Amino acid sequence: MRLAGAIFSNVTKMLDFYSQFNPSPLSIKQFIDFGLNACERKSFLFLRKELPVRLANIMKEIALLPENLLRMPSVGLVNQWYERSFEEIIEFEKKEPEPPVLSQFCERLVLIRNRHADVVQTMAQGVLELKESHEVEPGIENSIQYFLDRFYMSRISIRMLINQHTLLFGEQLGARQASVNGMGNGGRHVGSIDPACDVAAVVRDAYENARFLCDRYYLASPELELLEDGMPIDRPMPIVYVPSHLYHMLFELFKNAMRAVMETHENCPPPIQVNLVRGREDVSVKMSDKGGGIPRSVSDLLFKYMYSTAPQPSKSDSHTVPLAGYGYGLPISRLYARYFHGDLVLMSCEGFGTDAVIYLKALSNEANELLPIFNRTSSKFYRTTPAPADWSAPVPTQTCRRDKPSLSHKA
Ligand code: P4A
Repeated sequence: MRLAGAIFSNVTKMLDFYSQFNPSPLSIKQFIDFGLNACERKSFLFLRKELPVRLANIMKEIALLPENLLRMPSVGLVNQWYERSFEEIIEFEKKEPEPPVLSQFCERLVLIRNRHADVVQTMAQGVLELKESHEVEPGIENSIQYFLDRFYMSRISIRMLINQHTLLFGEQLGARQASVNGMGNGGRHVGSIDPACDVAAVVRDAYENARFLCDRYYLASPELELLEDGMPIDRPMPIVYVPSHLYHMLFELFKNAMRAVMETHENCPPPIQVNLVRGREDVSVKMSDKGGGIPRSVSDLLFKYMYSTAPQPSKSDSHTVPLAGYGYGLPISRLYARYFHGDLVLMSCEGFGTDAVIYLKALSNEANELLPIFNRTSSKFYRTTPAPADWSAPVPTQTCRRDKPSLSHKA
């Protein structure tokens, strides 16, 4: 019989070992080349090292979280999922890359992906548990923001790797054929990547789905004005990208814009404008609404996890407030943009409206994964006390941020 202590120390050793390595970022171009040329064996050999490295790097950071947060039941649960998945992957460390092992590996990856399906929600629940049981100081709030950005980015990257492998090699025979050829996509998909992802089509798709929710709740919705360089768009705008990531960001931005517009215009809601521009370096997608905007003091808060954490609307509420957005919509959307070295920024003019811009890398060889690395610098962040202010505090008449209740409870 194996001793629990021996297993514990072994996994701890493996964690220490794999966390010494830096994750290896891939570019979209590399994902595509790999998907078109590499064999399952090669993918297996890469992932059985890279996945433990990425898991170990972020697990080391989980361990550094403020104790109060680590003790929350939901955070403990997430931690257990990571430990189990780490163990399940390093089981393949010394196995020969033969067909039965390869298919076992695929099944294992699917199991792990399913296990981690609710990580975002569960972690949000953990933050909520902390807020409800402890007073959270600004220093702790900063550490949590820093951690969650890195943690969710790590998760996006690990899911990307798992999705590519299982879409290309997984399931029955012909899976590769289906995923390389795509279904109803003109035979171009390589795993989750579309080498000719039409930005305009994804914009329309996200708009239609957000509009459906908007119509149901407000009984009306703003029109979409889709432009390229300021002119009505008359051709596709292809980019090498992951359509589901782009859709996620656009759907979130449309929900926000529609909500702002409908709350400020009872009849004749002004259209939402989306302008697409291809530059040499960036493809930019700018969404402009005339929804009255938000003050600058609030626009920063929209990206803060602590601020966006509110109890989930109950099942019965959720169909009546369809545009409320689940709390982490904007911060997670920004991570999707940054994942391949793009960005998502809000520029709002209080009293007028909001511009949201998604920047994407125009060239797939410049679209590299942006990955958190565990090292001395990152670990220091969890222990530092915030530096004393070297700019004067706001004048007392300014509204305190905590006194703005309108956005803290999104439901
Ligand atoms: N004005 N402008 C925006 C919002 C308001 C806005 C808003 C009241 C705030 C919170 C929210 C949804 C909308 C916008 C576009 C954006 C973001 C905010 O991309 O018009 O819930 C999350």
